[in-house]
Amino acid sequence: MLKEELLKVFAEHPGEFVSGEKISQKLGCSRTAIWKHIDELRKNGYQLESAPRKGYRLVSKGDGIQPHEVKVALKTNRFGSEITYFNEIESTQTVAHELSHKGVKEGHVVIANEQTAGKGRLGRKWYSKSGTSVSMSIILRPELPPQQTPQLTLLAAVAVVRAIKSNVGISCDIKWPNDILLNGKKLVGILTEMQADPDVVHSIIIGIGLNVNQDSSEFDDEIKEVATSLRIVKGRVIERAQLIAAILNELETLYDLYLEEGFKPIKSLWEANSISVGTYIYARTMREVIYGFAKGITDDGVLLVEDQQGVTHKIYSADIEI
Ligand code: BT5
Repeated sequence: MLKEELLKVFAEHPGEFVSGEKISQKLGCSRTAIWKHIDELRKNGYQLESAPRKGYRLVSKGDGIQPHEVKVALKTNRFGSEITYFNEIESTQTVAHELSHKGVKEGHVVIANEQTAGKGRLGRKWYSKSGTSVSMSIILRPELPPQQTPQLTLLAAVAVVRAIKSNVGISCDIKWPNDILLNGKKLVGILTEMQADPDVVHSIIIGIGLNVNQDSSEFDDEIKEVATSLRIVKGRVIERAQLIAAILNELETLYDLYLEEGFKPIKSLWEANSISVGTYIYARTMREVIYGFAKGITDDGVLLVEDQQGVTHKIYSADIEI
């Protein structure tokens, strides 16, 4: 990757100008190609100064995530081997849909430093400001019937919880179906969307939004009572590139296990980390609110809630209050 080699050249000359001629000799490419990559680095949040006859100087890496730092920490075979990175984009989910239509490989990841129109479920908003959060969408192409895709939301939740545990040393709780909570507040949201015909899935896009380095005053009014970040709880800044790599490592391991052995082992891991089973809950669906005892999940990832009349309801989609 020319962009990464270019960054290496700047790393060898910290704070100094490097001439266009020197760079083109080192990288074996034209001055126009260098200019194009400098322009791309700027779009990725790097601050680069250029001066006639002196060349280029890296002033600051900005507050972005460095995709090459993600790659260095990966232990995967497929996930994250291709990364599309934006310093700022409306939604990584939208880009992932477009890339998926174009036929990118399974495991391709879209990452953004900031989303200006991040999406939650049912048209809700997801807030992710520059420099403090992780917004990523992963493209999967499993051979599955569409009704099994909710299992992958649960799989993703388990992967994120395990990555946070191993990378940051914090234990989080999963709230069915797609939230990860820390001390009762929302830390992570997961949005699973698919491209499918009635009986065959073409691709599944798993969007993960994770609050990493916000302090409590930085959250937007709509979410400041309900949101938390890793930094608030851990008391220090967390390296986002490492965390993204840890999530991709866990995701690939669990996904491979799922393809080999089915949902059963994932279900056990999910139940072990979930606060929404074995307790009384309110399930707010599009049509009604059901209060009852959450007995567990089915193999399709459906939540089973027994109401006070002893009737068991199958909940496919809802917001849960515990
Ligand atoms: C979700 O929806 O929780 C799914 C969020 C998925 C976001 C990722 S980021 C990468 C990818 N690209 C996207 O555009 N989206 C995905 P839902 O369960 O509907 O929850 C949405 C609700 O969570 C909102 O109505 C707010 O109340 C709350 N919320 C929004 N931003 C939040 C944040 N940063 N932290 C905590 N809560 C938030």
